[in-house]
Amino acid sequence: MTTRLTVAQAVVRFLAHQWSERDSVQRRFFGGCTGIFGHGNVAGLGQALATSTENLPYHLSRNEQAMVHTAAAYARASNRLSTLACTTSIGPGATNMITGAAGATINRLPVLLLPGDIFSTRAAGPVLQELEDQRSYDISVNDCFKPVSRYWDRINRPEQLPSALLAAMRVLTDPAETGAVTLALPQDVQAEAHDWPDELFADRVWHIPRPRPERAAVFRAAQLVTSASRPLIVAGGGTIYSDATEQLRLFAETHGIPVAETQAGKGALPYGHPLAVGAIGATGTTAANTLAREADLIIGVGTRYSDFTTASRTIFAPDARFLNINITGFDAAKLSGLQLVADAREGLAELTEAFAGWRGTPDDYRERAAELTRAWDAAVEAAYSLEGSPLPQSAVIGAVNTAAADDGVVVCAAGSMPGDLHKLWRPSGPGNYHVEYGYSCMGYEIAGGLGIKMAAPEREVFVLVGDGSYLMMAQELITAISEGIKLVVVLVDNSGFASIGHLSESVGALRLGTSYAYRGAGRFDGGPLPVDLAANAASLGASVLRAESVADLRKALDTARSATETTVIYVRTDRMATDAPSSEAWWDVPVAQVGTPNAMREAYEANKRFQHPHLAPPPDEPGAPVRG
Ligand SMILES: Cc1ncc(C[n+]2csc(CCOP(=O)(O)OP(=O)(O)O)c2C)c(N)n1
Ligand SMILES: [Mg+2]
Repeated sequence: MTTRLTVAQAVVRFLAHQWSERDSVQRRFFGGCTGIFGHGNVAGLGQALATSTENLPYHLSRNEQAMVHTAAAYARASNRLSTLACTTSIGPGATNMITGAAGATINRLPVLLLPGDIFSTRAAGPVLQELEDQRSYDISVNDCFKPVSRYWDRINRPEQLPSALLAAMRVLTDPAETGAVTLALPQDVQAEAHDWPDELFADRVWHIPRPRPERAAVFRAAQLVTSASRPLIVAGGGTIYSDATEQLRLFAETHGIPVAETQAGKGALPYGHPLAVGAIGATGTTAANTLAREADLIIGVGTRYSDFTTASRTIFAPDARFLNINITGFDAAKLSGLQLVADAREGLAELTEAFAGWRGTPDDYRERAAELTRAWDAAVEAAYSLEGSPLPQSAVIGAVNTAAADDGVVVCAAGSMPGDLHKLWRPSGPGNYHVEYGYSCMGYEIAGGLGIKMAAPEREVFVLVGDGSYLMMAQELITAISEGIKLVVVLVDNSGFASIGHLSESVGALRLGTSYAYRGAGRFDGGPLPVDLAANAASLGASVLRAESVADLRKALDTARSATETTVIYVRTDRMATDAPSSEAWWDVPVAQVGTPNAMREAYEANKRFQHPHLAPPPDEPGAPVRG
């Protein structure tokens, strides 16, 4: 039996029938489709979505980049078990998605992108917004999606669609491969009818695998762990996506191994757990960083070891060993680690069992971890308790941390706040902390907040956004309001870039271009601009509260929390201040070799000397090797 539908109608019907399954629970893989229409998709996916009776709700965003951030945040808040599809017109509508696509792929989050493409028949070319590559008519702007997509295809004939859809779903639902998937859909092909086999539209369940580690790898890992005296776990995002946090707790408790967290892994072990030493790396706690420096074995769980995590490869001892539990061999092999390629939960479970007889780490090691954590905790308490006007940023974060309580979630992505949040935030558990720091993309905050709230409507979503990020993608407030998706947005205005301002100063770049001010003598130092971002938020339809003291802010957060509509709380902070305690860790950003003060470059080079390549091969099995 066949059904006659256009390509776009077939796409919509197919997407509505895809399910994911893990641990015996099934859910719709696509929670909906976001889209902005133009001539490249209006008659295709536009018509298909408008007339569809399938369960694939449509959402109107204000910017295509934002749509992809929303989809990626939705996927992250769903532990990658569902996501959103995104449809755009051709040309600029399509390429606006590229930044979002890169962000999703870097963060290993599934998003399905359906950019419109130029006529497959070329009958009327060049069409509006066509690139016209002089070497080939086969090239369109959508080819730019190739390096940022984990699967990319262009559907030039209806017959190509079924295999492309299945390939797209395979990649989206494979935790080792996942990321952005792009199916470019030429505008004529979208509207073309075809007789589709009905089985294409049958409910299809994609089983999310939990691969178990290889036996020999578990044996090698057990040797390594049981011979370590100061092991440290680095929990990354994979721990949370795999829902391995309970297994991680068991593993850590059984063997007395402290747990440090990356940005994506924060919350893997809740604040207050005796083995939770908090954030690691360039924005880490002094507790985690001290233990990292002293550790003889690092057990990385679901981490990609970004430079922030490794403090640009300065935080671990040169002779430290690495055991990496990861769903992809690519990440497991990093830092010359012993590879345990597996689902995080399965890998941890098998390891727990493999050295059940091990007595674990000595008591004094656990006590040392707890003591270091207590000292850091006191520093956070002090930073959270600061008062002043303009408001200390750490006090703003403290107030939001309290307001978010156990069921809320904080979202942030770029600026000075992600680092402060990583250091300071006390997570109640996984899902309470959502900082996009793989791509650290300004503009993610509000768009991402929408995705989280759509995926987890029961949670209060607290968006922390700097003025720079807000100015890049404020328009998604309108999407929140029009869709009735409630957010609490804390807009932290310091008239420029605190983050890049400090960095600029530290590398001799004189803070050029890091303050929002009149040009003045030439360095944007000509005095404050007549900009009122609170009024801007109000003009987009949000309820706005202004807070000038910590007490005001706490009250505003209470009001916003109990409100039913999206509320923006506007606070002013000082761009020049740094009130969060230091991580005592380094981040590698080069200093110009000439034209900066000598001391600056020398200090840089002194730090470089602590950078280790970590090339030592993992130890092999004990005993005499058999060499053939
Ligand atoms: C899209 C994008 N462009 C540029 C950057 C580099 N960048 C990182 S933080 C930052 C400034 C952020 O300003 P704001 O949101 O006001 O945060 P603040 O640093 O003041 O806390 C810039 C330009 C980025 N991360 N993303
Ligand atoms: Mg700012």
